[in-house]
Amino acid sequence: MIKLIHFSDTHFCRPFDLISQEDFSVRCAELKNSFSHMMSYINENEINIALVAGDLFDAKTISSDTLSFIKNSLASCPHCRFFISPGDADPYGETSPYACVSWPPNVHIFKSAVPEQVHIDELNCDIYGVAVTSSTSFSEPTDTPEPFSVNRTNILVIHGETEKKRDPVYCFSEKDLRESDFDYIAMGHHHNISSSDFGHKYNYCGCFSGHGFEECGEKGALLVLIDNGNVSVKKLKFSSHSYLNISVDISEVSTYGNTDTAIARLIDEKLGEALEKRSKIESVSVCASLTGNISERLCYDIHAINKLVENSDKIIIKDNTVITPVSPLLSAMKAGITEEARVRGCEDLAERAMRIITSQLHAIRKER
Ligand SMILES: [Mn+2]
Repeated sequence: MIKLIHFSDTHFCRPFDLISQEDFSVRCAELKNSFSHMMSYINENEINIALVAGDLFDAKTISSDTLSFIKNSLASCPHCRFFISPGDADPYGETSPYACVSWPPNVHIFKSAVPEQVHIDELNCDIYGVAVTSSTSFSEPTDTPEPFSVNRTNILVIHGETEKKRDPVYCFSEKDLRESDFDYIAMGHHHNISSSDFGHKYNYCGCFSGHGFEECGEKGALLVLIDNGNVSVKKLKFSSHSYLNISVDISEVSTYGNTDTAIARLIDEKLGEALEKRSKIESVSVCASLTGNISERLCYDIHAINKLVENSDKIIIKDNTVITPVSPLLSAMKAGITEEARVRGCEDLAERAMRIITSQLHAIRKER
């Protein structure tokens, strides 16, 4: 049986979405810890092969310390062979760390757009891969590579796209991937995992760990077992931190009494529910989005609310409410601004203008 780990898009040294600047070193340490967990898993479970489907690091920002950490990590699994297909964030080129520094002997780096084949005779297996290079242009349609010998287990690792987009990666049709003779195709580039049921023989494993609020939910790697042509795939999670978006409807909050406290309580409730659904409480960064239609009379202060919520150091609050004025004057103003904003093609202007107007009204009311 061949035991594989398929991961991609670790994006070491890519900036994180941060709640506060102090979180930066914490996020970096967590990512490294998660990576080390995966290395322990590889050793403990005697994984034969690790397929790294691109974007291991961000070449523009990678530090020499982190590069050493990555190399030492891979070297700490001497019985596992790592196959790296560089992606658009870490393309292969003369000046790339893939070419300029020495890598451990158990690491193979694909270097060109022409598929390269590596035999692993003890596993009766061939690994194929291509690199995104510094000269790869966007969505360059390439023939899907095909394996040379069908009586071996054939695996392809690639950083590519199945939908036409303007990214400098290889583009393949899903149909070609589905119909190819590979036993397994390890894809990287999409930061979301491709499917929950793993019905395909090609999969995107999703990014290894989220770097921001666009990358929420369970992240990690895929464990792929290939036994006599039968392929089974299972999700693995190594990251201890995740990003979480919650939406908090404040349209029912009374305009009387302490509105900040009432809204803070709603956020606490929503976050409690969201965290309860998780298997274990872990480190989270939360973006709480206030939603709903509210009247101009609802007065609240985002900064004050942020101080009142239970996990204030883990939460940022965004105001996405829509002000629906009660007063005829404000209603008419909003309608006028909305129409003007539509004509000028800046749709969000009306909502921003309403926020400025209502906050001025609240300030005036307070002064009285
Ligand atoms: Mn990526």
